[in-house]
Amino acid sequence: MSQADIGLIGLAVMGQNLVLNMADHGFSVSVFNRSPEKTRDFLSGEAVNKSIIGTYSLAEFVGSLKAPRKVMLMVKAGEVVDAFIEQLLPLLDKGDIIIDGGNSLYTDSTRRTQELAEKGFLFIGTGVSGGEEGARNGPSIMPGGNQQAWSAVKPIFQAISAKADQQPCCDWVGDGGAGHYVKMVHNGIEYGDMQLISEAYQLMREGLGMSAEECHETFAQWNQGVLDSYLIEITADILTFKDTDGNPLIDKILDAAGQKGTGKWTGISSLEMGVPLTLITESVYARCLSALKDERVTASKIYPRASQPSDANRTEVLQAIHDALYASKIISYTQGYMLMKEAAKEFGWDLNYGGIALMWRGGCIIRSTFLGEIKRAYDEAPELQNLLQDNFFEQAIKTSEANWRKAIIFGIQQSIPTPALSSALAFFDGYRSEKVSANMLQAQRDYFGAHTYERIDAPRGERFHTDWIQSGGKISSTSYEV
Ligand code: NBP
Repeated sequence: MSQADIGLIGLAVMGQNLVLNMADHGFSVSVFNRSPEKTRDFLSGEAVNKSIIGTYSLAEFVGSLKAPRKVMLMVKAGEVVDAFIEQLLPLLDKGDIIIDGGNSLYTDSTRRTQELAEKGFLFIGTGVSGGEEGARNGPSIMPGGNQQAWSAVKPIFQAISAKADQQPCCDWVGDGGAGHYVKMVHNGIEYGDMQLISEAYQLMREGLGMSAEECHETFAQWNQGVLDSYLIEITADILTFKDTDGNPLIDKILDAAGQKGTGKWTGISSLEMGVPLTLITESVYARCLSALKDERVTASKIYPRASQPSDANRTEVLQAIHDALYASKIISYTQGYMLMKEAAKEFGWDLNYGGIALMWRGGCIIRSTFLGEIKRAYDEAPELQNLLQDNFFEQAIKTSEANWRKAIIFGIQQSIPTPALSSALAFFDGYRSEKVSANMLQAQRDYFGAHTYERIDAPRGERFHTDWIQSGGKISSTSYEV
C-alpha cells in the first residue's frame, strides 16, 4: 500500500538522522539502503515506534510511496547518484520527484535537472548542512533544480530545517545547480572560517605561549561578542577537552588536514569566473601544505625557526588577533558573495542574497550572529554591489584595520604562517586601491607579446601597442588575452 510521504535512500549518518527528523515532524518515511543490514539495524534501533517503513528492494521502496513520489538520495556524491537515478526511473511515473541531498558538484545537478526534465521527471539538487546534529535537529537546506517540484517538497523541508528569527533556514535557491552551488560556497566559507580560527589559535599558542586552557578561555569570551558562532564555540570546547591522560587532546592530534573537495571546487569555480576568492583558496592550500607532514619535518631541520614565544603585551596582541579575525571574516564572506553574484550572472540565477544569509544563520556549520548583519545589508539594499560598501561592514573594517595589520606583523615576526589572515588584508589593500600595479603587468605583456594596453589619457577600450625595443613591427596580438 502506498503510504509514505517521502522515501529516503542512503542510511549513513546524514540519511538516518534526516529520516528521524522527518518522522518527528509527522511525516511517514520509507527507507532503503544498498546494504540491507543497515536498514535492519536502523529499524530495530532508533526507528522503533516511528512512522518509518523499511524496504529491501527498490521496487518495494517505490511502491510504498504516495504520488507524486518524492525520493531523496543521501548517498556518496558522484556516480552513485547517477546509478540510483538510472535504477529508479523505470520504477517511477512521470511527475515524480528525485531529490539529491548529498554534496554533489553543481554542474552534475544542472545536468541531472535537465536530463530528468527531458524524460518528464522533476529533480531537486539540494545542499544540506549541519552534519549529524543538524540533520537530526534542524539542518540548513539549500534546494535548487526544477522549481515545479518545490511546492510538493517545501512543507517537509521547511518543517525539518533549522529556524532563525522564527523563519525556516530553507528556501528555494534557483534553477539547475543553484542549490548545490550555494552549498559549495557555504562549504568554501566554512574552510575559510576554520583556517582563520586555526591561525588565531597558533598565534596564541606559539606566538604568545598560551596554554590550551588559556586559549579556551579566550575563544569562549570571544564567543560572547561579534565573533559569536558555532565554529568559535566548538573551538573553545575542543581546547578544554582532555585526553585519557588528562592532557589536552588537541596536542595529540596530528597536524595534517584532510578534505573532501568542496573547498577545492569553490576555488576552481572562482578561477573559472575570474573572482578573487583569495581567502578560501588559501585555506584549501593551507590544508594541502599541512598534508606535507614528512616534508615539513625535514624542512624544519634545515630551516629551524625561532620558537620562543614573544614577550609582547598579551592583552594588546590578543585584541589585535581578535580584530584581525573579525576583519578577515568580513573579507571572506565578501568574496563568497562576490562569487555567488558572478555565478548568478553567468548561469542566469536570481539569487536572494539576504535569503541565503538567513539559510546560513541557523543549522549549518557557519551559523553565526554575523550572518544576521549580512541579511540586513542585502535586505536593505538587494542590489548592493559589494558587502564592503555597507555602512556596518565599512565601520567594522575601519575599526579593525590597524589591529589587523598588527596581528599579521606579529605572525611574521614569530615566523607563524597566517595565509588566510594575510591574504584577506592583501585583498582589502588591493580592493580599496584606486591604483594597483597592473600598469606594469600590461607593459610587460605588451613588451614580450604585443598584447597591447589601454592608456589613462585615452578612452577605455582603445588599445595601444609600443615597439619597446625598436625591433618588432607595428603588428599586435589579437588572440592572446589573459
Ligand atoms: P556517505 O557519504 O558515507 O555515504 C554513505 C551512503 O552511500 C551509504 O548509504 C552507502 O551504502 C551508500 N553508497 C556508497 Br558509500 N557507495 C555506494 C554504491 N556504490 N552504491 C550504492 N550505495 C552506495 O554518507 P553521509 O556521510 O551520510 O553523507 C551522505 C551525503 O551527504 C554525501 O553526499 C555527503 O557528502 C553529504 N553530506 C555529508 C555530511 C556529513 O557531515 N557527513 C554533511 C553534509 C552533507 P552502504 O551502507 O551500502 O555502504
